[in-house]
Amino acid sequence: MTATDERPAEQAHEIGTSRTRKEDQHLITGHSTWVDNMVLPGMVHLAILRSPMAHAKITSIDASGARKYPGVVAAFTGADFADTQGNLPCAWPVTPDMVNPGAPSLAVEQVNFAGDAVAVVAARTKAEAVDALESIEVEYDPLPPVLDLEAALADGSTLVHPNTTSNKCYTWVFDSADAGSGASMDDARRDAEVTVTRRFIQQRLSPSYMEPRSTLVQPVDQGVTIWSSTQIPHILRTMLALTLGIPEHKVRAIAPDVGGGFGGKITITPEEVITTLVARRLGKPAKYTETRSETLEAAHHGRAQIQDITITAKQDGTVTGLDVHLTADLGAYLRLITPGIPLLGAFMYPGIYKFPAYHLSCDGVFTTKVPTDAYRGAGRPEATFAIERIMDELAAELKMDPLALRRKNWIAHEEFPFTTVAGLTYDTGNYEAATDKAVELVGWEDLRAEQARRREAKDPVQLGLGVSTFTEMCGIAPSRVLGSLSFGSGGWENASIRMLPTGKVEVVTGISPHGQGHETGFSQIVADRLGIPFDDIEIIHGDTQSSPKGLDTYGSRSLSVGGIAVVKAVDKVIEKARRVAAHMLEASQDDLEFEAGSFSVKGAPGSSVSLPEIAFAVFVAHDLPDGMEPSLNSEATYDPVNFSFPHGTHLCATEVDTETGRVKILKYACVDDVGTPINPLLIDGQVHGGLAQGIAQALYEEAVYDDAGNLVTGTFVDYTLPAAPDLPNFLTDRTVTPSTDNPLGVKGVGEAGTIASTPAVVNAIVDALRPLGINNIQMPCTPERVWRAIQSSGAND
Ligand code: MCN
Repeated sequence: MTATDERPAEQAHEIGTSRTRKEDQHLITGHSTWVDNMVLPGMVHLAILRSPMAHAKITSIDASGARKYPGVVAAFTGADFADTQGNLPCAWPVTPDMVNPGAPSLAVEQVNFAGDAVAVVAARTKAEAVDALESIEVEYDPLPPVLDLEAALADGSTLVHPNTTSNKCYTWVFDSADAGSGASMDDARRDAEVTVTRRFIQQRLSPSYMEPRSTLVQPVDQGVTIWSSTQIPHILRTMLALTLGIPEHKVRAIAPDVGGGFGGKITITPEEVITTLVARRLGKPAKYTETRSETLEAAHHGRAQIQDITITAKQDGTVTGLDVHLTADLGAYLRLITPGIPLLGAFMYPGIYKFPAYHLSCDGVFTTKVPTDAYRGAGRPEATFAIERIMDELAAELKMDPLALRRKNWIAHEEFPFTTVAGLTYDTGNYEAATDKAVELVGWEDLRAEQARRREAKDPVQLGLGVSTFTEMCGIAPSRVLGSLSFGSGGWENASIRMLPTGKVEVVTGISPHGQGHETGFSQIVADRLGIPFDDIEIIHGDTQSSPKGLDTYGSRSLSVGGIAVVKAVDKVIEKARRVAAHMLEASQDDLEFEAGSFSVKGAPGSSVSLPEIAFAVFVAHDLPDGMEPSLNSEATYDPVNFSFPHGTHLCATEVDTETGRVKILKYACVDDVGTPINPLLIDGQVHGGLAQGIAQALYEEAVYDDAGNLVTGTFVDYTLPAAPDLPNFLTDRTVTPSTDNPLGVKGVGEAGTIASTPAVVNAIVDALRPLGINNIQMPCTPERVWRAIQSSGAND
């Protein structure tokens, strides 16, 4: 049973229909395949010994005790693999002079964060492997930890890596005057009638996927089969081959069911390499699954930036310039795209606004903390937070309504396509429509009246209203753009269609779902386009043997790049089928029309042939057009012509108890525009999940290190992950402004909620407290932080 909610019933198609997810059937009936549940004959289980110190020389390490332990098959230290382990790959040079000190999977001479892997034990059971870890003897000579970003950049700072001369990895600069995309920021500063500067801190966050990372490696022939809880099986295959010198055609990578990733599984992990090394050394299958504490301690973190931002404007509110300096905490090593994360945001600081001048500089800094890399939004939430917070600060400075300030400066819908000062060309958007709808949805005017009432009454529980009018760049990206940013890969995606003799369809895609519902969304696209029933379509993914070509899932690219590859492949099938249909109907191809899965002769509707009939005719191949190969199958590789630019308006009303610091989200409404909706139910799910993560950054989550560099939020008792009761009921709606850059008109949605929501919440909290003279609160805005801010404002004296 399907419910259409975006189209009138008489026009019901698959596209636009809220279908429940076909993949859920096996997930909720116990038929899923998680790597950790897999057992292979002769398999050993691995446990990893991790450094208890943030920064230290390894003066001696002896694993012989572990080798004597019951059940232990082998124990290895970094020295055992010193010649074979290579360095973990980093795909992003960023600048030609960028420093990459190297990243061994198992530390050999030095550890650089608490949690760095130093030894691995292989045993018959996981418990035996874990028990044996305690008999490995390691002596460390401690070095001072490098924790503070600005101190790390100062002359004379302790170096994280002895083979470097500075903790700075790179400096990257964008200047609109130099790039030719805008005016000079120096001029904007000089001529400014109003200048507002703020420092925002993006705290470290842990991508808290439901399934911890797990890897199983089976040595095969001269290579391996690796099952991994990864977002990127195709990239894993290539990178594993390059890192370990295994011929790529001897590596098969499989991502079976994957229980979430949120960017946290987009890297080649030390654990994947270690498991491969051990399996190959022993000639036995080896499996490693992290504990939740290992996730928090040793899987990469996200965000971790200091943002110094200045906005210049005229008294009437017209913005004239934006200057941003980022200090980005890269952590101890470069993982797959660590250095590029701040850059993904660099293009988004101007947001939806018409800034004449823009300057951004970014220092990437090594510290003795776990490396940072992608976390849902990766650079774009940080940028959106900074621009949407500073717009509210400017509005306050000018005593303007924050929505009025935005309306004055945003790109009007008739101005698209619009090239921003950062050099991006937004194809379409309608910020007015989304904002008007959101204002209506949340009841903005009533909330403002209630806020005034509480202020007047000196109510201890004040009300604040927060705005976030955002866009983002996703669908990353045209390959030539990635090339211009020195990224080590393209941005295309691949799909193929296999027409089976009975008219059923297999769709092979290079994207790799881990919770997004692609099997459902892609089936809807194919069903609509081919006129084949939804249930007759199978989506194949996540195994480099059955789906040999792809660039996987991240950056909200799967639909707007992978989905379009599917469309292109489907169109090739239709063209092949048209030739056969013309032959079967004894008509010219030009006289045929294709609708609802059948070709018919124009003007002669009785004369038709269906796709399943054609598929069978091609299968038996008794009477095909001359020279035609007996196959309708097709393949397409699609390189997008542009990023996709979803946008929306998120409005938040929070209560702030000025006596206790408690923050409660009273109402949260968002209107997102993701172009053509393929499946509104999937979109809502994506927005809801995204909102939870964005709100979590604003109110709850932070990875905290102590002064010695130990992670003190090493369990979910200390790392506050909100659950459903901690979140409000979300009011969601949509506007539809189709993209003009792809044939479906779609834009991405996977990161939108996370990107938009954090500033909406913090703007609301600051709005509640602004009468007390408060104009900034450090995230997460815990009751203690809010209470302290109120105390230091003197309001309760
Ligand atoms: N969709 C749609 N119509 C649109 C846009 C999208 O129906 N106009 C649907 C798509 O068909 C797809 C889903 O929405 O089922 C998300 O599509 P898209 O925006 O292309 O994003 P991706 O599929 O590439 O997913 C990646 C994105 C990212 S970057 C993170 S991080 C994230 C996210 O998706 N991690 C997730 N959502 C997640 N959801 C779950 N459950 N688990 C994660 O780890």
